[in-house]
Amino acid sequence: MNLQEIVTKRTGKAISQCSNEELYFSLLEMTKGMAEEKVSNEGKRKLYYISAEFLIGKLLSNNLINLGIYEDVKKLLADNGKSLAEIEEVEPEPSLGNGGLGRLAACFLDSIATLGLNGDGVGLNYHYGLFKQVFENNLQHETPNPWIEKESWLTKTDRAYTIQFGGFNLQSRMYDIDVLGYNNRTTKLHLFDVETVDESLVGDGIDFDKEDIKKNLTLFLYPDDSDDKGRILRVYQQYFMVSNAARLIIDETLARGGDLHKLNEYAVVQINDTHPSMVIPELIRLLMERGILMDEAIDIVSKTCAYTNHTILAEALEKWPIHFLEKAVPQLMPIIYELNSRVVKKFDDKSVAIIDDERRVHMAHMDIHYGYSINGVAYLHTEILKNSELNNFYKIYPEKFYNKTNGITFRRWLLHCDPELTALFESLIGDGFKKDATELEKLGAFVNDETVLQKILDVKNAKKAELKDYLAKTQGIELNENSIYDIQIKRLHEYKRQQMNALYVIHKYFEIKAGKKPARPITVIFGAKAAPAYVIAKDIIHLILCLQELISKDPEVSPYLKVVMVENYNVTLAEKLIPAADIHEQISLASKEASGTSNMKFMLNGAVAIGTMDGANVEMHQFVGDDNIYIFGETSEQVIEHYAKADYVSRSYYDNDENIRRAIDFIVSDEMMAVGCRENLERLYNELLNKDWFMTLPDFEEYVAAKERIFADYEDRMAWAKKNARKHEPGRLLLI
Ligand code: 26Q
Repeated sequence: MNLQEIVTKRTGKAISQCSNEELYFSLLEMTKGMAEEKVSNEGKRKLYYISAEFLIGKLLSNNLINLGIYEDVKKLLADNGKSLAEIEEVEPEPSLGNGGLGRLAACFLDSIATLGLNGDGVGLNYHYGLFKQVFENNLQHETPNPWIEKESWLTKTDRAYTIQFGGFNLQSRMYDIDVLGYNNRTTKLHLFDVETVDESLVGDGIDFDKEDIKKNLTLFLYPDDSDDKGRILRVYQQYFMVSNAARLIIDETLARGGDLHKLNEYAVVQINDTHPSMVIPELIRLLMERGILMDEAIDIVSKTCAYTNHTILAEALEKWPIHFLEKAVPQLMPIIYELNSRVVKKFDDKSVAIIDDERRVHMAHMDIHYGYSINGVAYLHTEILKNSELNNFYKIYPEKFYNKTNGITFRRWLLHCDPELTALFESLIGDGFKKDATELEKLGAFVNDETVLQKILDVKNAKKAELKDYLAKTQGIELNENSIYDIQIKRLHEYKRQQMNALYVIHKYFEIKAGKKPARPITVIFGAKAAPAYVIAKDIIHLILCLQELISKDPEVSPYLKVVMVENYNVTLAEKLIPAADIHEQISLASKEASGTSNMKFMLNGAVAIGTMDGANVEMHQFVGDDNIYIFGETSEQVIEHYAKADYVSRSYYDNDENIRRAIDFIVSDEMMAVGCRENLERLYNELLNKDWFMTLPDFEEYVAAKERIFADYEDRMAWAKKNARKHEPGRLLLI
């Protein structure tokens, strides 16, 4: 059925008479129908990408693009006086992820579908996803983010399993979301849910009874893990996810006529960080239930599972106390004990054991011993894993370590979010780049063509004006479209160093006060959620929001400097912010950001980076050179040495550097106290002065200098536009 037929069936009205809501649900129905006609990819071996997060973003426009009907639908609607952009606003964003790891999983699904690979995603159907962020009194508050409506992209399937926990069983149900490729194919995102989940359990904010597992299991993504009740709920969630996944894998393999003794020839399980690691003992257990002996089951599973590591931060590597697992999933414990005892017998090295002396189970260790591959997500990150963090494992299994530098889908991050730039590229080099990114290289031919360069600048200005309108309409934020947009959007974490960017704002504030005005006004834009229990991260948000208020009320400074923190940063906002950026901040402490992926999205959309030699910045720098990424700061080797020697003392930088002292003191100044909370500001001040674990202060002066260079270079508009065209010169292409 075409759109008009569906609209008539649903509403009895003409398109021009319908509300945006009626049109959204009609488009949803049409798209789902078209998806059903597409074929799934095939092949003997099927990939199961298991992930606790799939940050898919809104689906309507992307599906229309990938079906090849976006322009036609847009025109049909426009001819009837309707705007596709406004209809898109009706769609709720499923917030099934925290950040990079979840967004990477979503990009991989697009890629799997488009490349025609045989693979599906498996995860959980969180009803409220990640919390929705609201600001009150310059502080972050959390509220639920309901996204499942009566009609949604989810399709209920017949698949249901009984999942066993210590003391009770739960009935599962599988829901599917079709992920359309940019061709004729589709892949599936399988999201498991519990039939007994009860949304009325949620009280104030995101508070709920953490112990009522039957009712709460799929309410939220990562409930509060600051206490044991929240942490054990995570174990229940993880086991529920992987037990369903393992049963699905076995059933599908058998349905295809496969032989479980050769499971590895039919299935490959990608473990996205350690969150799905229990799939290893669970698959072993299920194979044994089907009559396969333990030795063989372990061998089969070890040839089937592969693990991706996304972090070197020790606190993010999951270690579960045995008593948690014994309570939630007692049936796994005999297997985990056996897996550990084999390791302990074989290797005389406590650091590679699965169970440590404090009786905690190291999930990553289990993955490395009993998987066939472990990969880092950028070159530098993989080197650090091999040479320091996981060196003891690398020495045992050098052949298991791989690098797979992250990538992004340019269907969403170029075609969808910047149709104007896409159209410009298409007019210059044809549309082959939509399927094959290497064709973007052809743009290199225009690097000295001033008419083309001017068009690149025009598109950027149009996107900046669009962002201004959008933020005015949706968040009541006023931007100056003639200012430089300098953007940092990512989860709030001390290692990502939003606090350094905020200290720069304070520095600039003082300079303007002293009469040193920037050549052009600067707008520093932040977007970030902080984990509900991460106190200092929330304090940093408070600092930024206080600066936003204080500067906007200061007539001396506000014409030249503006600070903006967008509320509830998510995929939808990223799609508006990225095409509008002049400059993007990739300023993590070297060695700490495994890869970063927003860096790639900004780069593709013609923004220039300021960054440290960290994560994928290293490779990006190699490709695009100094003119597209302004590098500053200590190297990962220097940073690793500081940690090893424990020789970093933040107070000495405060004592010896006037700019640093002035900026830090301002955090607890009377001006700040007038707009903020003493408790939060003092805590942050003390943290920076006495600890600064992520070494903001040593990089500060170099950061300021790099910012001054980048702002000065911005003034030569043609040279700036050329930077962007040069990204695509043959041999310099950023491969995505
Ligand atoms: C762990 C234990 C308890 C509670 C929560 C967690 C937890 C939750 C989410 C640990 C990690 C995450 C997410 C990590 C993440 O997003 N990592 C990012 O992955 C990207 C894709 O590889 C990289 O580009 C980023 O560098 C990395 O930070």
